[in-house]
Amino acid sequence: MSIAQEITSYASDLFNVVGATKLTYGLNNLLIVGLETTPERDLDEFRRVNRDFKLYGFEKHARPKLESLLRFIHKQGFSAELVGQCGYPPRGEINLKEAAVCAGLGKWGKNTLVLHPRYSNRLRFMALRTDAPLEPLTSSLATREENPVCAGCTICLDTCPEKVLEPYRMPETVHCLANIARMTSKGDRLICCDICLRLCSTVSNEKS
Ligand code: B12
Repeated sequence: MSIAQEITSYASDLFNVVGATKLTYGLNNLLIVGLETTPERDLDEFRRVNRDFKLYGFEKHARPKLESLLRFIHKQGFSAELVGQCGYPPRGEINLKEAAVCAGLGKWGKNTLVLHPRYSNRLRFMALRTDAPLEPLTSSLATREENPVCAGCTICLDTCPEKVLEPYRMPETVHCLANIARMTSKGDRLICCDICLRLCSTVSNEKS
């Protein structure tokens, strides 16, 4: 087994999807992993800590897996580090959706999230930067073609309570109710608006 296969196989035991891309990040590869968010493993659980928010779901469910993967890559003699907190870089550093599409882990959906044939829009992505010789896909998969799953479907756009979603385009942060700053809270637990995602998840699962 090659090093790339060993790392991918180890990562696949920990995460639902694994892919690699070079994208535009210089000499190092990006290892992109995705975990499905479920009611039992709620990766979308954000908590308010003073005036800040915490990636509570990622810390609880993803961090132990990420640390195990980092240890494995280090043991093989390569560098590896998380990009951002829990592999979840804040805006600007890395476009995780683009990286996931380039790594072959899905395609953009009309609701702007990456849809996977099996996990629909329930994957949450994380990135690790490494000098391990992975086998990255080229960015040719990151096409801007209409996603066949979304053809003729506008359920996400129609259901948006603010009517601000446009096909494949993120609304301005201030208009989207999933914006952390505007989320309503139950105690220290922040509640995301995910109406466009919940309905899409049902439809795209039926189609695939
Ligand atoms: C900032 C941010 C937000 C902001 C968005 C503000 C904004 N206007 O961008 C807010 C707070 C609103 C937000 C909300 C949510 N977010 Co958010 N967010 C991010 C973050 C940190 C950066 C996103 C970003 O700025 N992207 C830049 C835009 C330009 O990228 P893009 O949408 O991919 O744009 C491309 C497409 O439009 C494409 N394109 C253009 N034209 C066309 C035409 C066609 C036909 C096609 C196919 C493509 C295409 O080209 C563009 C450039 O590549 C990422 C993490 C990261 N570092 O990437 C998470 C991330 C995107 N969020 C995520 C999630 C899950 C959410 C929420 C569900 C809340 C939550 N539970 O976390 C909601 C979903 C709202 C929605 N309907 O999309 C996930 C998405 C996972 C997935 N399966 O896709 C990410 C990747 C985080 C993660 N770790 O997994 N988010």
